[in-house]
Amino acid sequence: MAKPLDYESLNENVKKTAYAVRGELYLRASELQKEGKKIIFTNVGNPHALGQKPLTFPRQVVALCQAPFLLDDPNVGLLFPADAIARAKHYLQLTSGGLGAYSDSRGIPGVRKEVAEFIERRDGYPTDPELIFLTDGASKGVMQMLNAIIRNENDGILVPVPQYPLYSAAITLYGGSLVPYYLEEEANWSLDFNNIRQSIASARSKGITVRAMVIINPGNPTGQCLSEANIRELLRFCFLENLVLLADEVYQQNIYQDERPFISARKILFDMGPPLSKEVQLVSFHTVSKGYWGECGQRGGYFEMTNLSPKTVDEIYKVASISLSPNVPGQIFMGLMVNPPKPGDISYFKFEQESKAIMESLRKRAHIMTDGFNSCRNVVCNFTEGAMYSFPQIRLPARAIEVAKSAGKAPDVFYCLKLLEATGISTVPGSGFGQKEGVFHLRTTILPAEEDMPAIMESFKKFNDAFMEEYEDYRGYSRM
Ligand code: DCS
Repeated sequence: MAKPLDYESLNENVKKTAYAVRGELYLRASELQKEGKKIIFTNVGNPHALGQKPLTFPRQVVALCQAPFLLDDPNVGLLFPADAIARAKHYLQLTSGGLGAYSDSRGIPGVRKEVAEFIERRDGYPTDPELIFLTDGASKGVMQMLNAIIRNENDGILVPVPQYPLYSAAITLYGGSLVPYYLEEEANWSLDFNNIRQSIASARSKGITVRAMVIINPGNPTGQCLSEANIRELLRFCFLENLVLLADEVYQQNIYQDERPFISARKILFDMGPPLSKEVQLVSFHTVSKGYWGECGQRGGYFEMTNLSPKTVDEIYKVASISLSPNVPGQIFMGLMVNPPKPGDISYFKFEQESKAIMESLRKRAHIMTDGFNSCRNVVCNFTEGAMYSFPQIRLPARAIEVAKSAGKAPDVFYCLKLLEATGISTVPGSGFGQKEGVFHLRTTILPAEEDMPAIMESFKKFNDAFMEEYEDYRGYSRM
């Protein structure tokens, strides 16, 4: 008889869950690395792993919070600027016992207040710290909300395709149904409401109650910034269809063009006024992992709830309490992110210099990468307007598709494995995010160091063009 934790008797939802960002390609890359091959890990949006240096001020503050005895050292002022010392004292006062103590399960009240002030400055509408929960990265918040929404397999969540696989994975894990809607690649990966209406109708015809809709703005893996008009229409749609909107806005600092700045779904909702602003349920997510912070390992995040009843918020609080407390250093990073040094502060100039340098370099890298992809044979790529990824479409020759299939691989997995073996560039095949039938992509981050970028793109081009040469014949290509 199978034991409870034998593979055969595991929870089927656990077994069904797939997460491509650390899937087959990643495992093969790790193997090759062990064998001594130089691997360029562009599969995860993990900036520090690719050499990005931490911002000085937040690390100074957290260092002091972690080692509060330094604050009593007479030389502390030689090592740390006065504003970092003051801020460390501020956070230590907000905790009940420093970084080694559990906090409130929703996060430290004083930090949630700083988040609320940030949201008000950003959107021009006040919010209540009681509606903000701090989390271990945005991932945990997304999972908490999906868990609260999904009751059984007939509950559907509209998820963009391509999507970041946290959504598909968590929906599977909680036993719900993913209802896909396709982003329009030819229209810069924007939302197409005819398509969304069709998705909803088709799900309903199968007995699914569609309860929530996810947007990722700026997009992962697609890198688009949604227009204000698109988000307005989306909110109207959620209102009419009675959907809670889950707005994944973790890339809100990562914007590389000026036509479509980031505007939060929350601001647009309040701009629209009643009845929508009083009716549409919205949960917005943010993190310290992205932006120019890139503090992925610190696991700081928050979600903010709009138009949820106090009884629901209490239930979500209760469930958060099961995990006792989000990690406390991550909460301090979140406080620092939403309340960075201000003009006139001792650390302001340095902080600005460091963060601007990162943003300017990311902007350049976004251009180098998309231009590089567009110069390759049978590759087309929308410009990375925001976020940290490039998502080129690879038009695979019919023969490459056949060879891949006979090797038992999805065609894009086949291509990405060959790319990895030839160049050491570790990407994620588009199938891990979802794509239209018969269309193939890959995702890379734009995070390798700027100075390495031209060589990486050259090596990609060399591989790609040789691959196309090898497999092209008269039978044509994959196409949208
Ligand atoms: N939402 C989106 C759209 C993301 O891309 C990520 C991380 C998260 C949420 C969760 O991040 P944190 O839990 O760290 O806040 N993106 C992964 C990715 O695609 N590559 O790296 C990580």
